[in-house]
Amino acid sequence: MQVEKELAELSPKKDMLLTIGVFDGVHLGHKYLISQLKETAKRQHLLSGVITFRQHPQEVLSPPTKLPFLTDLTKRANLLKNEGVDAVIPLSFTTELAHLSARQFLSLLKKHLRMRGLVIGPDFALGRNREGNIDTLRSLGQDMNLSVTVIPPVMINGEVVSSTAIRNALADGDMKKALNLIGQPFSLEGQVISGAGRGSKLGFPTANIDIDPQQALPAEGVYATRTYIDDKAYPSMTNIGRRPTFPDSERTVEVLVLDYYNNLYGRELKIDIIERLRGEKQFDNAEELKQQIAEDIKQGRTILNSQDIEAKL
Ligand code: RBF
Ligand code: MG
Repeated sequence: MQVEKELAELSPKKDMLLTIGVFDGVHLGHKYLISQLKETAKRQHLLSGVITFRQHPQEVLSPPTKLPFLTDLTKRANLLKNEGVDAVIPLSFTTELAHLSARQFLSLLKKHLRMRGLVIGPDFALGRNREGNIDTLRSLGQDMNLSVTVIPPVMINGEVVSSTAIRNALADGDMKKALNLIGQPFSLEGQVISGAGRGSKLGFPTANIDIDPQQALPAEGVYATRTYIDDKAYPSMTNIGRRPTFPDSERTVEVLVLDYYNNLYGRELKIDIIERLRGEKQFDNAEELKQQIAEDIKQGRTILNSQDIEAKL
């Protein structure tokens, strides 16, 4: 069994307190849950561990659902490690795993990960047909000598912080809301690939970013962004969309990094998406588009500068 194989490769040196989920987006709700996990583990002299499923359970339980992800596995694992847990454990969510009973799954975690308890959110469930809801888990826990701690959700402006809320904010191009839910700007990462070369002719040489097709993107449009090149931040403008002025084009993410003049081809960039300026427009000619982009840059710089000042206050 895949899950058993993956778990058998691990051999913790101490007993563990675990939390389990996808943790897509690693938002403020996740961070609070993890802070509680760490605190409880410390008090009980246990290691803290986060099990993160490689794929969204919905994709496995109800194909052909393809759910865009906010953070891919690598990024998620890094962000989770940055929260200071002792172990981040990726597990494949397979149909086989989905069909285990709650007791079977918990037994595997006990055996291979030396699990002593679970810390979970209020809507958590595990095991086939989500049979292991909180009540069931509590009684199973008593039976199997496992602690079960339920952490309340984090609310912001009367709304539960969730990955779905973040996806909705992205769809609305509401980056301020995304930031408030995540606790840091929503970001995209990828390598610079070659584009049509049209940007240079326009006088605004953009870098085209190779984005995973399953990456959730903000609404199409023009954004003020901050781009990290070797960990140094540059003001930038990012266009997400189909460039309707040039009818043949497909959807791209292209970034115009301001105040940076070297070739970016092949470089790995991280782009913090700060604020949406407008939707994409179809211009009658390249000259009109050029004028609009110059206008966008002015507006973008103002937004980014005022934010920098705010951050210093
Ligand atoms: N293309 C469009 O067709 N319509 C737009 O409104 C538009 N706005 C842009 C705004 C900015 C700040 C940038 C950097 C690009 C924009 N583009 C737009 C994309 C532009 O067509 C593209 O960068 C060039 O065609 C080179 O690929
Ligand atoms: Mg380009």
